[in-house]
Amino acid sequence: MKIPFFMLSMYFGFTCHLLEEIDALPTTETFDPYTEFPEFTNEQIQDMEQIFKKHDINKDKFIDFMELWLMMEKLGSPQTHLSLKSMIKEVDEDLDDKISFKEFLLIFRKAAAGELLAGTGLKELSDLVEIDGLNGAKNFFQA
Ligand SMILES: [Ca+2]
Ligand SMILES: [Ca+2]
Repeated sequence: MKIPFFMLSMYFGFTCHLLEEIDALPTTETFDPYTEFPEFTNEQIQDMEQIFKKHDINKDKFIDFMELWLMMEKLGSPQTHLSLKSMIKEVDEDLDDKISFKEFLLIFRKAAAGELLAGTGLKELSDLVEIDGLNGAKNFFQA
């Protein structure tokens, strides 16, 4: 039987399409905070995860604009619309306008590296959340 060329090309087109989809699977699925953020202790990463989950109100594993807005309100450092946007932009590596857990950890990496400026929101966020041995109030009172 002779197979028409257009059917063959449809078949191969379809297979290639499938392969492309497999390639495009997000690598964040295999994100391991413990190996990618070796500068933090396991306890610190667990603290950060708790904080992240607490503020991910709809439990979709992202902190979006509204959730960040609420988070900053709760932390006592309300931010303007513009400031919230730039906070997300600062760590939004995959450009989906939301903060994934990995991007959330980036905030603390930048904070530890001294890359965050006061008054930009992210500095306030990293100062206000309580993570043992990382920031703010506890160290201050221990000193
Ligand atoms: Ca969410
Ligand atoms: Ca993102």
